[in-house]
Amino acid sequence: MANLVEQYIEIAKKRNPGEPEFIQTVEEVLTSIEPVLEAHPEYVEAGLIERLIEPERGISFRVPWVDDEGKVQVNRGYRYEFNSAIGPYKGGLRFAANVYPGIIKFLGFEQIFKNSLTGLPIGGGKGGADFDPTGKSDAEVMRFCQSFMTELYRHIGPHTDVPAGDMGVGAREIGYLFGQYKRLTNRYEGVLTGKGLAYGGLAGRTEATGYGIVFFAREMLKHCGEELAGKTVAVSGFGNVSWGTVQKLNELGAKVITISGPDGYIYDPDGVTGEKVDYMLELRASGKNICSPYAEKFPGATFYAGKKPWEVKADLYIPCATQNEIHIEDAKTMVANGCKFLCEGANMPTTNEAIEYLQKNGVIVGPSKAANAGGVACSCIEMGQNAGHTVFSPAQVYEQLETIMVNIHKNAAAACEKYGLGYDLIKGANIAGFEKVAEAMMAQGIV
Ligand code: 2IT
Repeated sequence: MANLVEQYIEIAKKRNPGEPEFIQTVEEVLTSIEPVLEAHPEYVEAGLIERLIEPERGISFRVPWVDDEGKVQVNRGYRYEFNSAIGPYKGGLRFAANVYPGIIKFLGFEQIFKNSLTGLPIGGGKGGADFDPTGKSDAEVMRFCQSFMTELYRHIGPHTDVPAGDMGVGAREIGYLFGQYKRLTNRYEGVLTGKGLAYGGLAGRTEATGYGIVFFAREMLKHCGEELAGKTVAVSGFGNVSWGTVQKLNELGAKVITISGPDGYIYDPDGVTGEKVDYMLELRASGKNICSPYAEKFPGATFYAGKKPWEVKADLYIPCATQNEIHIEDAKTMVANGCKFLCEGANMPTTNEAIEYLQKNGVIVGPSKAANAGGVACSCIEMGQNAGHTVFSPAQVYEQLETIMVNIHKNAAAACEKYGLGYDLIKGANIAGFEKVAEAMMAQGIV
């Protein structure tokens, strides 16, 4: 069977040259589900894996727009509709300079299993553009979003494909995208999630990803007989995901000692609390994508230029910035510092080599596709709210979110145990996410 998995990985490599991020997640997932394939030879016979690693549809399109100087700019937009076995394609849009098919496909592939883990009826997809919003004016962002939607609208819909935000796509961008969709189609419907509260958005969606990550981390610790209260936590990033994570960590009595940006990291031994959490939003709103001003404003904190927070000793690490921010050297530092827990907030923040090293050295790793699934879970609740022409209260949302996160942890833990893999949440989450998708794919025939 190992041989077979290697063959599938070879197929993925051949078909997707120059896309290492996509290959990385395919390797992680397929290696994990090997025992499931062994137990289900009918999956192999049905070509299920060959189909799973090939997106159902991928579109790439020109996004022309005019900047504030009157100069024409051309970007490239994408939407990969990966798998619709259990529901309409669902997943965010990422606007970042480094976006190319390998990034969108890795995110889309991860989204299949993440969305399955939520227990809700959503398939996997992802999109975005190689557009860097840093330093752009509101008017430029609006013109870009309108041009982007002028192509995308024909591929999406509330029963077809429902995009949301990701890096570089927040409330402002979703607003402009929604406005253009409505204008083009003359339809007021739940085609995007992460909308503002005034026009169909869900209370709590902004903080849902971060809150969910902390609920998941709490369950991991609980499983190991420990509790979050009193723990020191090194968080990376200062965007939406980190912001929600920091808030909930504070609420549950943990102490956040780092945040970070592309420019370096902030070490704050007094804890990132109160007005400092609000300041994360100000940093974000500045559009400069740097965190160093935090140390000027709060003198108890120190800024370390060009470094990542993994050199700081902490009880728990929660990377919330971007993919591949923890490499093997970082994993070695963490282990040397006595790290016991890593809970991934960002999508695929840890390289496969680093995960292997951490697990071999007894670190419990919570995988992003399980830990950060609270965001997309709340997106699905937003879809339900829109379809039902109703409004849910924050309390209704938070309660569902917590239940969903507890269940994801429970199901991932049960899945690895079922296959005799101990408490390996990486394998458990991949298996639990895969099982439902595989069952649905088998029922629907060769499509
Ligand atoms: O990575 C993710 O799960 C997201 N960016 C959110 C996707 C969504 O559809 O809410």
